[in-house]
Amino acid sequence: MNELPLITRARSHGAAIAFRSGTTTHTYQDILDRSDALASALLGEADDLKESRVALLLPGGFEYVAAQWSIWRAGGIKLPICLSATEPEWEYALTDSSVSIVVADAANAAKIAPLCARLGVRLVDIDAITSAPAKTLPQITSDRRAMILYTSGTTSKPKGVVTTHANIQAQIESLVQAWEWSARDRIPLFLPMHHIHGIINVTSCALWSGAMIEPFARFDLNAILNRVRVDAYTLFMAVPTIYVKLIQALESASSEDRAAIIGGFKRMRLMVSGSAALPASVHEQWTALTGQKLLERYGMTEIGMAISNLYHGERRPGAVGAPLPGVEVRLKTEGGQIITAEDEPGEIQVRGPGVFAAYWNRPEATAETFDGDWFRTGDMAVLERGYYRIMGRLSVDIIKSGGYKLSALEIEAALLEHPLIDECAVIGLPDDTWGEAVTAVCVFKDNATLELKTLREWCKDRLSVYKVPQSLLVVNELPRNAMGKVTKPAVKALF
Ligand code: MCA
Ligand code: AMP
Repeated sequence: MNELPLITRARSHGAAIAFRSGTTTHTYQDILDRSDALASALLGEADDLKESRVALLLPGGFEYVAAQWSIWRAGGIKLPICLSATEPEWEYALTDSSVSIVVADAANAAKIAPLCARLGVRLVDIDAITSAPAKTLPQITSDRRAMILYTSGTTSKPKGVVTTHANIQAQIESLVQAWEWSARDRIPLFLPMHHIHGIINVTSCALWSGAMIEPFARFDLNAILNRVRVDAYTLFMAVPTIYVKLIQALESASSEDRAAIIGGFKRMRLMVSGSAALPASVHEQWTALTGQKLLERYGMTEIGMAISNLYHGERRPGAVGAPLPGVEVRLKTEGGQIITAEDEPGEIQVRGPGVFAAYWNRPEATAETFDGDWFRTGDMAVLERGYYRIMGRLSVDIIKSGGYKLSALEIEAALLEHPLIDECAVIGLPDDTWGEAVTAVCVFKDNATLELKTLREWCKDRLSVYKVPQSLLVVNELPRNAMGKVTKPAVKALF
């Protein structure tokens, strides 16, 4: 029988608890049963969704996973969309990938209903589905396409990264092996569920292993710390911004609370940081505070996780470590030379079974991003004493803020729709909490003026909250090179 290994493994975990929220629990069998019913409802009269795109608008947790598995078991491609995105951002994702069904809970269904009606997309409110006649589900082979995640890049609009079931399985197995996941693990889930970090590193690895997940609707610092102090978790995975926020919270806690919470962190078997550079100072502060050495790793939507510090071995502040199991990594100079020596910087290129299949409907962009069968990450690194250290990105137009990858070009395109903005350049400036802060440098029309607050308000209908500029510099003209092109390094030098 061609059943996805994730499903077969869930059967073997059967009565184990997969999700816990307060006193509510769901077993692995509950997920299987719920996804069975939802798959039947999605299929309706059809036998197989045949890779139709099904968008998912749900917070992380039991219903999210049941819906995800139902899409996969019915033969569809799952496309999770950002809960806090604006309507134009949702519209872009739904139309770019020709979504035919949106699956949401009642609260989110109400928010996206007008858009679905306008686009003629079927909206399934899963809260209204209590059971569905059980259908025979199609056979799903691992070469089928499983997921599309939108990622910002060097183009204005995000691109859909398509992964197959085999890609996803390879990404999971690599991490389960490297970080020694087991059925005894317990992990909190507070990361957004439209990115690899929440979907693969936390949720899928846990469920592959028979472990338990405690979902939070958002990053609710106090609620999470209350669980940490009672040893609710063995594992913790977060972006650097979250570690900065945790340090701030611990520093301002009473000495009694601080000691109790630190005890919980100290007793975890592993704490991981990734999605953006973890400053060595934060790494060291966290060790000094909790005795835990954070394990930093490096990944990307297109490849899953590629490089990691060692679980048993050195966890070096400022470095991302060595290639993960099943992943090949090489560095290449701008001139196309493969680097064989240490201490010589080059672009990271990655090869392996976890590397994505293609960008949705963009064969040229897909071809451009590969060097033979090696994926070109656009990140620069150097190998030092056996560990890679990330040096930055090749493109100045990519900003990492709060762990989110943002395209400066996308934000510029949105700002240029403002009636008073003549020209603009968006950059990321170093920020202690967010890694980089989105900063807009604008030339206004006819000496007009605009307060940052007003501009931010205007942006909120167009851009997700983390893309909205944090600061604004008004200039008479943007710095340009001899060819008349705006140069971002010169824009950065204005600060
Ligand atoms: C939110 N705020 C910001 C930003 N985001 N301010 C500056 N820069 C930002 N980027 C402001 C809001 O405007 C709001 O302000 C206040 O912070 C609280 O907003 P909220 O959204 O509630 O913030 P939060 O819940 O504290 O979120 C912080 C967060 C979140 C938990 C760090 O950004 C997050 O979940 N990041 C993780 C993203 C992630 O998973 N990335 C992985 C993708 P006010 O209070 O004034 O209204 S990368 C990936 O998957 C690859 C493969 C990998 O390697 O992992
Ligand atoms: P995304 O496209 O959102 O998947 O983000 C992937 C990008 O995040 C990578 O290309 C890197 O630029 C960045 N990234 C992920 N992990 C790290 C890390 N540990 N250190 C520095 N950058 C990272």
